[in-house]
Amino acid sequence: MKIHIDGKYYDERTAKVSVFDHGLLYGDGIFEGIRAYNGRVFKLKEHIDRLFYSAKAILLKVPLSHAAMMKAVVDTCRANKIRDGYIRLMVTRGVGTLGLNPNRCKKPSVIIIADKIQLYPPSYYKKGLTIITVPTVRNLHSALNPAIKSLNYLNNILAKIEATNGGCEEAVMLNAEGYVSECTGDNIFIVKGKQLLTPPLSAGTLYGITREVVMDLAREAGLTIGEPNLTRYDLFNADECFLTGTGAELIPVVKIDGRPIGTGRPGRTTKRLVEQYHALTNRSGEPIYD
Ligand code: PXG
Repeated sequence: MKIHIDGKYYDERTAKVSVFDHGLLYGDGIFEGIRAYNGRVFKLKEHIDRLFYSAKAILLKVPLSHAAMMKAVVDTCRANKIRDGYIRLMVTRGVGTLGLNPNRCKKPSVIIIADKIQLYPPSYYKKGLTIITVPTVRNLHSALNPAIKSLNYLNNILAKIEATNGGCEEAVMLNAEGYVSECTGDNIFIVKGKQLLTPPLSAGTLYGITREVVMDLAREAGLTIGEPNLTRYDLFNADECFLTGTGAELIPVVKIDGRPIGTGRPGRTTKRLVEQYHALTNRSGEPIYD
């Protein structure tokens, strides 16, 4: 595997970052998780847009232009002969000195890994996930805004640990007001009649790219979309529930905190959206090969 670091390719055994990189010392940096399907990078522009928004929010100057960053991602896929895969793009604050001050870091680093990902076993996509609400609440947007896809993912990791300790693969995270926010690496949706509902961004959710895609597909399918604050009660009484994310794609949820959702099996609307999603990922995106 060839890893892109600051414009050069390194073999995975020699691809190294400094122990003085503030990405490691303080989690000071940002990232994107992107997928390639069928020789195309899916929603690449949207991912790079979000990367630049995250950078702006933490006053990090991305050392490449938007266009150059898109090209670097496509080139790294080509160098690794990727047709279907997962791209992890990071921009760290770069090498500095001990002490928080980011001004000591002279040059941000760009790292691009193009590999594979399998977040959940295939059987879960068929039978659906069982998830639980966990005690760790989602970061306050006034403290560390979840819209920033930062290299500090401890909030999510703590929730993930609590989910796995509880025998589940994924956690529902509430915000400090007790409303549903999202899961540790996915946005959450419910279906109620002809309505598709998902928490608003103000509930402390990442501006999920899959979330946007699914809302567009649902509109095409004639569903009404809503973004109200949701409580656990709303989840328990939904007809269907599913999660969305670049890694997870669309995955049905069949039980939350011991309550079966709807029939307790993946719902019809969810299944239809999954089909629409795969049809879209298969035919659109930034071409890797001419
Ligand atoms: N919420 C959070 C907290 C996320 O980290 C999403 C929602 C979904 O966003 P997108 O834009 O991907 O639809 C994410 C994304 C991983 C991995 O390695 C995690 C994500 C994406 C890809 C891989 O666990 N999370």
